Amino acid sequence: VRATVYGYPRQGPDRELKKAIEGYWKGSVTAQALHETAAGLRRANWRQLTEAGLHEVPTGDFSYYDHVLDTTVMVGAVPERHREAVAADPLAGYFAMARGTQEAPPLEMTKWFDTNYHYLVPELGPDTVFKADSGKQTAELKEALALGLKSARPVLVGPVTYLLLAKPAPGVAPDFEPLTLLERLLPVYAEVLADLRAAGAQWVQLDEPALVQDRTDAELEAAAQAYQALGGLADRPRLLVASYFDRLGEALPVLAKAPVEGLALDFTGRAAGNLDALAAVGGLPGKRLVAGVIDGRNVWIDDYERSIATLATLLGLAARVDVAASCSLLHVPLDARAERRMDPQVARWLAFARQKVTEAVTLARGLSEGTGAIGAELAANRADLASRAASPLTHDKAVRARSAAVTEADTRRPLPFARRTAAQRSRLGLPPLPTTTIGSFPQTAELRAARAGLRAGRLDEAGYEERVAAEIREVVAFQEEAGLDVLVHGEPERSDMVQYFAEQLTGYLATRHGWVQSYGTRYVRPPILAGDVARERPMSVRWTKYAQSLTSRPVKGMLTGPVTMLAWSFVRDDQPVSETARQVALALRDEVCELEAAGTAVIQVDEPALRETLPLRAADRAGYLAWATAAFRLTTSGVRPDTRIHTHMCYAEFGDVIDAIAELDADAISLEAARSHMQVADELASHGYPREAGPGVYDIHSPRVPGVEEMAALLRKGLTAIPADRLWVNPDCGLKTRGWPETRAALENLVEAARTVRAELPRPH
Ligand code: THG
Ligand code: ZN
Repeated sequence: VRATVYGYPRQGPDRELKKAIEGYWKGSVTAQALHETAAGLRRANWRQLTEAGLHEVPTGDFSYYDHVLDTTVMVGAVPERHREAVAADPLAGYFAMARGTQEAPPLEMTKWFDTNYHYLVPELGPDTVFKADSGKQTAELKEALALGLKSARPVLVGPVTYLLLAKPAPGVAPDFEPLTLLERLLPVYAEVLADLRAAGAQWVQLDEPALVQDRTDAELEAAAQAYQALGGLADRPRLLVASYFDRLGEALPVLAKAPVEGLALDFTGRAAGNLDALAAVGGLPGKRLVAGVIDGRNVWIDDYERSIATLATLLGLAARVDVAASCSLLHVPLDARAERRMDPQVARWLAFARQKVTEAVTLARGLSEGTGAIGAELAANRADLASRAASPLTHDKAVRARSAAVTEADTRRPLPFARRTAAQRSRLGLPPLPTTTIGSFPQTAELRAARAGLRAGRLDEAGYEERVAAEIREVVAFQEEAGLDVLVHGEPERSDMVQYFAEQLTGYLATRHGWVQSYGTRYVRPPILAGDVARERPMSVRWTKYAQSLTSRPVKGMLTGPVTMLAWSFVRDDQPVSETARQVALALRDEVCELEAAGTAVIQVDEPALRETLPLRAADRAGYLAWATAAFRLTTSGVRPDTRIHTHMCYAEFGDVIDAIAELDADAISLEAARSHMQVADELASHGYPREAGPGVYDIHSPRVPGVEEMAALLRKGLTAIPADRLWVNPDCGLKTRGWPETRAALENLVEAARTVRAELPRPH
């Protein structure tokens, strides 16, 4: 029994990779220097892995931007519009595909399964010609072999997953199925495998996480064919087909029968069903099983005794069993030991990437040498788990009692929408097609400087607060001048909203170095939900009240909803997420009620992450949506009928959750829609969405200022789906990444567009 991992964080302990790449983009770092930094980081990672006792290290998992984009290069599927740039300068062309240029837009970006990592979507069509380019894979393998790492194992995105993640290229029929290209793609994989064998690979890992999703018979048949073909090659390394993020289900017998030498399976969380399923297919006789027993996407230490029990069962089910984390360690921060300011007792509950490697090595040793060989580690593990279970942080009696007392009635507003809406209308007297924004306004250089100054001690709390107050005055004054109907305070006091609220709630831990790649060179530092959650004092009331004191128009209160507060954090694994969601919801509910008591007539509770946390398998979705929508309603249902609850979602793909959106029972929702031309309005209407809605008319992802007539046209289109008394006029999303000049111009145009279309409405009788 040995330990391995499928991938490791790429950024380096101080995000050296981010700095080098962004320096290269600015011209202050040469390509040569960037390559050297990257090679140094790979070496340091491999050294860290081998010193921890790992025998078989991954290679090729490193990336300058994204491993799916690397696969696109490997199979020669560079989109037509980028081909010239890639041929002229592969590195510059690579970044052009990722980020776009004046001439050529980038590849689309979307979420990697249900994680917070984004990949670049391959664009394929019937005319796509694949061509093998194994350069990056063989070069990184050779680097590892040169360091004496004889068991280095290249990791590739598998051919089935690659095609299932792709979409039709621009100009290709939208119903084109990339999977139909499989036969053309397999010879390219065959060539790469031969190259890797020639370079010295004994094993190659092919990642097929797409096979843990619900798949059609035709897709399963394609997977069977793919591995029949690759397995049948004469000139190839041994093949390890890896799955993670969920159970394999119907794909398990397919892969178990395939002529490959090994399978890697996830045995954590929802994937735990793999254990019984594996026994049911008679195990993997003659094959190697890599058992992902350590949770690769959360930050808690493993429960050694439980893992050893699982591994002991698995030993009887395969010819050889190895231990691993359930997925690439890309999704967790690098090193818990870097958190020197954290309470040392609490820090012992945490395992980031580096600690997870040690855990895998320890488990492997316990399995092969007997648990006596890891007696000290087992005792320490038991003690750490016990200290966490017994900690006052994880058990707040008052929080638990309140959560246990929640009833169905607490999650329902006393009056239905039809009766609330009359009270809300008479309270605010808004015009038809009311105008508003999503919440944030441009974060100016002065504001960022003030925040940095506060952190560094150059600016005191009072000086910082005066800066925030000045920003709010400016934002409110601008909105009045522009003529917006429902104002916001602009959120100058928040950098990242999840971090902002997490810092103020008990039960949440913050990290100083816990960066996780979100996309490209962009990282987040997710807070850790460690204990029972309570709100000790108001979090947002003060600045909302201040903004309201400056104007007679209504100012919206702005909060982040419970589902997003969980989705963009690491959640506790010692109770159901539904329970954690309920605790967060209760804390937020108090904030909502306090905003209302302070005179706030409109309170927006954003849930941008509702869609992305949707379970990968349809069978698990109803359960998730039930607790998720209940948590939102628990947050928002404590207010009077004449107080408006609004919500907001971004990321366009609502199709799967459109019924759940109605279940939120918000009075109004704003949605990203500008880029899909009000298709969202039609979608809502065809589902009979019974509330007010504001499909965005201004795409805030671009510095471009939309004209009055352009937005008016979108509104007229929206009116064909949603009646005038229920249609809001707003941008797609918050404005914090925009500059002031374009924001000013775009919002003035937006108000003018609303006025234009209002004037066209039939007069009420
Ligand atoms: N907040 C949190 N999680 C998120 C988002 C968010 N996950 C999904 C999505 N939004 C990710 N989008 C981004 C956008 C920008 C950045 C990161 C993720 C970003 N990061 C800075 C960087 O890497 O330079 C660091 C930011 C910081 O200092 O905290 O720009 O909105 N929680
Ligand atoms: Zn948004």
